Amino acid sequence: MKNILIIGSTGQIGSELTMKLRGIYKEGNVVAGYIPGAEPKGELAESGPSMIVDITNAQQIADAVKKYNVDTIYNLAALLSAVAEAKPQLAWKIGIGGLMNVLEVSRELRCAAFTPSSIGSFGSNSPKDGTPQDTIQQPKTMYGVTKVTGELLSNYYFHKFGVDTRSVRFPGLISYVTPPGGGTTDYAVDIYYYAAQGKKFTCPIQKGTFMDMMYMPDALRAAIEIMEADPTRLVHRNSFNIASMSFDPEIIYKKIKEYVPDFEMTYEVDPLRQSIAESWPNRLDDTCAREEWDWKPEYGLDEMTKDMLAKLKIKFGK
Ligand code: AKB
Repeated sequence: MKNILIIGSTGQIGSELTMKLRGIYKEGNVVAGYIPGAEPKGELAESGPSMIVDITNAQQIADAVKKYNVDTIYNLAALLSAVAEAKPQLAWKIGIGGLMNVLEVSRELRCAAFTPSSIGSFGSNSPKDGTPQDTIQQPKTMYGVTKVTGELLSNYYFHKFGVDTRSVRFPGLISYVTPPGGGTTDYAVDIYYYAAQGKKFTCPIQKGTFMDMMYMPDALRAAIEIMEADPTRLVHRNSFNIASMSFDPEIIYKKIKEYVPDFEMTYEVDPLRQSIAESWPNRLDDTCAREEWDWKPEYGLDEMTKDMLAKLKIKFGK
């Protein structure tokens, strides 16, 4: 990887991944692709090139690849699960129409392509605990449907055309930098924002609902390491289970209380998010990622909680 295009560079993952890649590949170009209305700002705008790249416009993707001699595309454009349920047609247009554009440009202009999948690619009839790498994937949400389709399509482009497609199934991602929007796992980000500001939190997910979660530094490392992995070791490609921690609302609440003793939480369950959460695994088995490209998480719940609260307290001047 030398010249990289990030599609969706101002989103939750993109804003941090772009900066991290710019720090690593200093000699190359890391191009921040964005859509009008979501322009890069501050450090993201100043530290490297940026260009309008709407994933639904194949020509704009091709123009960026040609202009910057791009060899790797990070496709981070997507609607998160709860929003995708409210706008299923748009979720398909971006998730699958957009992915087809990325794959076609990658085929024609010989790029590698990373397109994240998710724990949302599994459904109620997938094994819940220790969900294997290769198992039943029959999600009932549009988000899940686009994720499974994306995995299959990316594998197809690898086998049929030799496009170097790779990806991981992200758990809920937790970060203090750019807030997520419209995810089922977002409560686990919001809870820290409330705790750090001394506010009471109302949790939209029922106690006892376990989901895989990951601190953003581990997620960014996974996205980079899978694209750097030795291809001769990869038995799988799209997409690898990765995992670092699994908890329910009570566990994260109690962990935060260790550092913010007067923090309070009550429940007001959101039926849509709750039904999505219940259809997702409790905990993935990431053995294949560990064996095929040495994946290993660095942050557990305690390390993440300390770091999140410290960073957010600085952010909010507390
Ligand atoms: C969501 O909740 O939609 C995402 C995901 C787990 O894919 N964070």
